[in-house]
Amino acid sequence: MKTIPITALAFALISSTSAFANEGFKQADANADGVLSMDEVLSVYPGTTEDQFKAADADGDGALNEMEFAAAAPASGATTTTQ
Ligand SMILES: [Ca+2]
Ligand SMILES: [Ca+2]
Repeated sequence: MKTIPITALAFALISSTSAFANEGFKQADANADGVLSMDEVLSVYPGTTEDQFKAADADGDGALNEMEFAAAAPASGATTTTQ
């Protein structure tokens, strides 16, 4: 498998983090308050429903923190970790 260039690029992008989702999280966090509101999630995943948002909001505070987003973000499937 010749995936080295992609891997190297990804590593460069996330060198200080442990998840691909972090990149999407920071892009989505428009007001940089460290959590994603429903509107912010919709900006990156326009198809997100309120039910999906609530399901992802594990602690029920009405916003997704980085862990909640990483666990729920469709694009993070490739880097899902077992915890
Ligand atoms: Ca935010
Ligand atoms: Ca939450």
